[in-house]
Amino acid sequence: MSHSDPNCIFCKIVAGQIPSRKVHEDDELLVFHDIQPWAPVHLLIIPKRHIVSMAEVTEAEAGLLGRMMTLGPRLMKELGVSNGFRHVINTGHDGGQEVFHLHLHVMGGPRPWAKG
Ligand code: DGP
Repeated sequence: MSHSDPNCIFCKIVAGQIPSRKVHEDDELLVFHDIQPWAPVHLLIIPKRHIVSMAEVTEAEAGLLGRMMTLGPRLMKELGVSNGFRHVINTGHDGGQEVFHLHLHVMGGPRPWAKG
């Protein structure tokens, strides 16, 4: 599995070639605000490494996925979201995935939201 896809918009965000509103970065993960938010706070948590989708992950990615899942609640708390939030991962065409670089949506803030 290659580390980066030159045609991938999220790989370009990781590389700093496309700007984003970053809220967290570490060795493995990058978190930024979704450009088309469905909720008052809508974050995308992505692995820096190019993984196409949940359909491609294996046991080897279990730790990475765990870190993605546990980072969301911490960041929501830091951003003042105190009344709940939603995790969503869209996979493949029929799963509603539009960007084919694995990403976890974390959405929160006062309802009603635009979608869902
Ligand atoms: P999905 O349908 O799960 O593949 O969601 C893709 C999300 O990515 C969608 O909510 C909009 C967001 N998005 C697409 N392009 C960009 C971009 O260039 N910057 C940012 N911040 N978000 C993007």
